This record gives sequence, structure tokens and C-alpha cells, in this order.
Amino acid sequence: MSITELLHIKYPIMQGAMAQIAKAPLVAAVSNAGGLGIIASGGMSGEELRAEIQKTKALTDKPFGVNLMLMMTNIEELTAVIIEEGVKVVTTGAGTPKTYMPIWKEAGITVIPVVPSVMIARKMEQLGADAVVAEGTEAGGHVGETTTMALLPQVVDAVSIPVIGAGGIGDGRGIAAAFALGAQGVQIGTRFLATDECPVHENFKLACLKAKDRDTVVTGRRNGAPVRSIKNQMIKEYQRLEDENVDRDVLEELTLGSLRKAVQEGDTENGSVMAGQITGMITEIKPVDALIQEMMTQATKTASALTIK
Ligand code: TUI
Repeated sequence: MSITELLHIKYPIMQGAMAQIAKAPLVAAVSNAGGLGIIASGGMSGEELRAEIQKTKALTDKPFGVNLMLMMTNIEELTAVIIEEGVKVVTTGAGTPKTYMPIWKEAGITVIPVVPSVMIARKMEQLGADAVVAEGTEAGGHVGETTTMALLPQVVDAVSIPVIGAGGIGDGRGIAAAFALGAQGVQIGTRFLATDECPVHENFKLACLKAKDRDTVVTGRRNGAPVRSIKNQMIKEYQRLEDENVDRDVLEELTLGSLRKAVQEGDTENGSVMAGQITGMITEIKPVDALIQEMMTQATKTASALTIK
């Protein structure tokens, strides 16, 4: 079965779940445009998630999913809401969904874990995942070590379930490349930041437009939660403290509430501006529907124009 059949969508494009950003307006816009919008539930309570699901339902009659960030401690509570609200697709990140898998499968939910390595992809297949998103280190947010170019074909070879490519995909050429590597779909996060419907502070969008190819950096490798974001004042301070080998809680204090600062308040110097490496090629803020149409046209054109000699 193709990804579009599995997810009941028109185009094989999933929207990456971006904490505090991937909410009803963006999710519904992506689903209405023929992709799969995904609500990022990281940081939400059960009732906050319920409200977001209901807002999304009011804006679209198309399928959408919910992402569960597995570092969260209220996964049971969020799961109950997902089941009660009849959401049919769950993606997971930043951990293993092992203990919850039987509950989700019992409820008839399609489960698609995001994975950073072949080993974890295999593990997810064994646990009963319906597909996996293989996410390369080009992505924004919490990342692994392997690039999409190297990771994707290795995951494709290692599992028999469909593989969706993610990390470093920001236009139709990237989609065609992911399919050339064996992906059956793509997940795109960063490119959707610079859209009209994306409910993130305007300064965050402008930071994405301004950033060049080398302007993102991974911090936090030492404390086991490496995160890619756009370099700024806070990142410089974080790196300085990391180099000084300060205690973990000093670093945590610096990052506490930092995503909120950037996303909500628009403080892109002292806040955490999580974004992937493709932010360097974003030149324009546009509507989600136009973006998806453009990406699909470019992807099919790119694929059919390939000559290798
Ligand atoms: O999860 C993401 N990206 C994220 S989560 C996030 S929220 C956050 N904020 C601050 C610090 C840390 C997180 C921001 N961006 N992508 C999917 C992803 N999953 N990347 C890596 C993984 C992953 C890592 C280990 C998945 C599974 C895993 O281990 C599973 C196992 O079985 O050990």
C-alpha cells in the first residue's frame, strides 16, 4: 500500500511536528492542501491537546495526525485524548513508543515513529510500526548523527514497511531525491515555518528567511539531547558554557522557556529558533497550498527530467 493510501491523503507529504508551532492553523492548511498535517503535542496537557484537535477539526474535514514527543511524561493522558477524539495517525519522536504501541494498535491507530538510525528503524518495525520516518541530521530540533542522504537508503534496505524521508527537504528537488533514495513519502518541517498560515512569531519567519546554509548549529550533544537551531546570542552563550563544562542544570536554566521566547515573543536572539539546514534556501513566505502545489510540480518535473550519463 502506498503512503497516500495508508494515510488517505492526496500527496505523499507529511508536515513535521514542530513544538508550540504545529497547531490547528498550520495543520489544517497542510491537510486541506492534500498533505498530512500533524499537531505537535509536546508541552501540551491532555485538555490543551483536545482543544487543538477540535480547532483543527473545525478547519478541515481531511485527515490529520498527532505527534507524541516521548520525552513527555503525560503520554497516557495524551493517548486517551487521541483515542477519544478519533485521531487515526500518531507519529512519535525522541524516544521509544514500546509501552504504548499495543494501546494504539488496539485503537486502530496508524503509528509512524520518527527514527534517526537503522537500528532504531528495525526496532520500530518489530514493535509493529506501520511506517517509519527516517530523519537525517539536516533536520531542525532534536537530531541524530547521520545525514538523510546516507540514512534513507540504509533504512529502506533494512525494513519492509514504507519509509518516509525527512531532514533537509525543502522543495520539489528534495522530494524527488528522497524518492530516488527509496522513500515513499517525505516529512517537511522547516519549509512550513515560512508560510502565511504558520502560527509562529513573524520574527521567527524572518530569521528563517535571513539564515544562510551554515547558520544552523547543533548544541547539547554532551547532555544527550542534541538540538539544531539557528545560531544566535543564546546559542553562543550555550556553546561558551558547554566549552567550560558547566553543570547540566546551568545549561538547562539557559534553555528553560527559550522555545517559547522565540516562538511566542519573537525574541530570536535570546530564544531557541529550531530550524533545519534548508532554512538557507527559503526566500519567500507563501501560502501552504501554493507551496505544496509548487513542490509537487517541481518534484515530478525533476524526476522525469533526470538523465544520468
Ligand atoms: O523528535 C524530533 N525532533 C524534535 S523533538 C523536539 S522537542 C525538544 N526540545 C528540546 C530538547 C529536546 C527535544 C524538537 N525536535 N525528531 C525525531 C527524532 N526522534 N529525532 C531523533 C529521534 C529519536 C531518538 C532516539 C527517536 C528514537 C530514539 O530512541 C528510541 C530507542 O528505542 O532508543
